[in-house]
Amino acid sequence: MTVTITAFDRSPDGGKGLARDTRVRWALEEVGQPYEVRLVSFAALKEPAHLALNPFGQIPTYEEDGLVLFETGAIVLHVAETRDGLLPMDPAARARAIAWMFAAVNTVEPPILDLSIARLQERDRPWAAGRLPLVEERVRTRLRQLSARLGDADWLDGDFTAGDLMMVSVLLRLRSSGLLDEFPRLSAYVARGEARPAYRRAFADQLAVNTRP
Ligand code: GTB
Repeated sequence: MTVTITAFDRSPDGGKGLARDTRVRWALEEVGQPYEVRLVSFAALKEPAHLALNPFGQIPTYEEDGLVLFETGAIVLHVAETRDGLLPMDPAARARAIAWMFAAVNTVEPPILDLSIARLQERDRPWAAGRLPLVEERVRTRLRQLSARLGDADWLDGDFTAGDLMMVSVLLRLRSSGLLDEFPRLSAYVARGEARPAYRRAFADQLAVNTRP
């Protein structure tokens, strides 16, 4: 079986691992699934060949023996459900891990994305200075709640799962904001994720793409 994903031929972050192919690479590394990467330019994302894979013209996409997927949550869930290592066998624990995946993309990521937009795309708007603290506070609320639930545990629900993979991936985007530093348990949680050999391989591979001559 050949797995092919798409990634930016040059990520705007220069290889900091923030583009979403990193979380798919990480999942594939965790389960030991080899994969190929097709690099796509921003222009090519909006062309028919890529739109056939992802109607929104975004990376990453995932192809495997005729199956085409987009949306990182769906891709990571598929990888986790079809290989061992990212979801518990116990049905209740498995359901909880999947709930954490949804929490990552549906409850925690939206205010973090809003913060990126407020900081990067809206900062010159006349109302930006008034809005930014409100957006930051919405992020803090989620971080406070997540930190309270994590407590002193290493991972969100027992052993590391796809729920942690998605949550750490979402939180990583906050690093440059400084907000994560306000929550030492979450900073340590993210660092534990980054220290996993599978994450390190995924990060190194996307870095190599984004720093090649
Ligand atoms: N919900 C989708 C998913 O989870 O798969 C979102 C996919 C998505 O946002 N893809 C982005 C994309 O293709 C790349 S990851 N954008 C191009 C477009 O929409 O035209 C988002 C991203 C890009 C760059 C940075 N960075 O440089 O820091 C961080 C995150």
